[in-house]
This record gives sequence, structure tokens and C-alpha cells, in this order.
Amino acid sequence: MLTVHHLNNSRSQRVLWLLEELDVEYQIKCYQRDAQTSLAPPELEAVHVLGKSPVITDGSQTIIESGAIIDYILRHYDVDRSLIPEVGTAHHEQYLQWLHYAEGSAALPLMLKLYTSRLADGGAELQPRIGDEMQRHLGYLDQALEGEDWFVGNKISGADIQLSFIAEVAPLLYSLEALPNLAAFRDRCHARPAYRRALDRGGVYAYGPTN
Ligand SMILES: N[C@@H](CCC(=O)N[C@@H](CS)C(=O)NCC(=O)O)C(=O)O
Repeated sequence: MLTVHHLNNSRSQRVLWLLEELDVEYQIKCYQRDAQTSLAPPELEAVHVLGKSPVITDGSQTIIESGAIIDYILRHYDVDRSLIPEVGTAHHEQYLQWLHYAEGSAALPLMLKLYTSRLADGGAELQPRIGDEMQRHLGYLDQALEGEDWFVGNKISGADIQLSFIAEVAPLLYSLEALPNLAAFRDRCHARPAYRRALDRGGVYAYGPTN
């Protein structure tokens, strides 16, 4: 059976959400971050050498990287093609673009902000550049959602599930008040019944809805 190796307060929450949307049978193996360092426990390295989450195992396959995991699950388990646009269409190309963009571009300035904010004055010199990059990428996402509920063809897809983590982490590091479309998108994600079921199954998740 498909197993999600799930770390608390992490990107693997969105994989649980996807599986709940598809109503796929799966199991969760839970791992807890170290309270001091926030790092994943060493047991995750037994699943994959990087020791990061998400990672899924499915039969003989072990797959890392949320974008690749989401695409794998959709290609193998989304029998109705409800969350993946048809191959060969412009919407499929957009879906792939957003799937890669989330971790390849949008996450980087957020991670830089997170890490450099721990340096106090040591990171001060970098803050203007990181701030500009956050504005550029989060602004791009916000503008892409103008007049749209979802990123591809105004219909929910795996790309939205992938981008949900960016919209959830952004308010911790950048004001979402300046990004009304992204804030509304995050709330739309949180309102999905499948998202709520994933929260119930996954346990503690610091970036989810407050109510
Ligand atoms: N780009 C990767 C990032 C994986 C990643 O860094 N995951 C974090 C959780 S959000 C993690 O495992 N952190 C614990 C650690 O680094 O020990 C993905 O999207 O799957």
C-alpha cells in the first residue's frame, strides 16, 4: 500500500491532502521533528538517504520531492483525471510549470528569510535582497490569481495543492495583507473537506487554519 512518511509541521501535509481529495487508500508513518533543532529524526534516513519529508513508498518505488510525489500520485491514482489536466493541453503545461515553480523558485526566498532571521544582525545585509525576492515571487503568485480561484484554468489541480504550502508559510515571513488573492487562495484550500480530513489524519500542523 502507498505509505506517506509524514513529518509534523511539514510539506508532507499537502501530500495527505492530495490523497484525501482522491479518496485513495494509504497509510501514514509519522515522524516527529526534534524539539530543539526542528530537524527530522534519523529514522527517516532509513527510508531515503536525505532524511527529508515528504517521501512516499509504493511497492518497489521510493519517491522524494513533493512536486514529483504529487505528479506520481496523480498519474497513478487519479483515475478520473480530476486533479491533473489532460496531457498535451496548455493547462497541462501550466500545471507542470506551477508544480516545479513552487519548490524551484517560490520557496527559496522564504527559506532564506527563515534561516537568515536566526542570524540576528549577521543576516541584516541580506534582508533587502531577500525582501525583494519575496515580493517578486509572492507578488507573481498573487497576480496570477487575479480573478481566479485556482492556478490552472480556474479549476483545482495538483498545482494548487503544491502551492498551498507557500501560501501557508508566507504569512509567517511576509505580510499576506499585501497579497489579497494569495490569502483568499489559502482560505479556499483550508475550506476543502479533504484538507480537513488530512489534518485529522496527519496530526499537528502549525500552518493550517486557526479555526
Ligand atoms: N523541496 C523538498 C523539501 C523537503 C524538505 O526540506 N522537507 C522538510 C520539511 S518541510 C524537512 O524534511 N525538514 C527536516 C530536516 O531537514 O531535517 C520537497 O518539496 O519535498
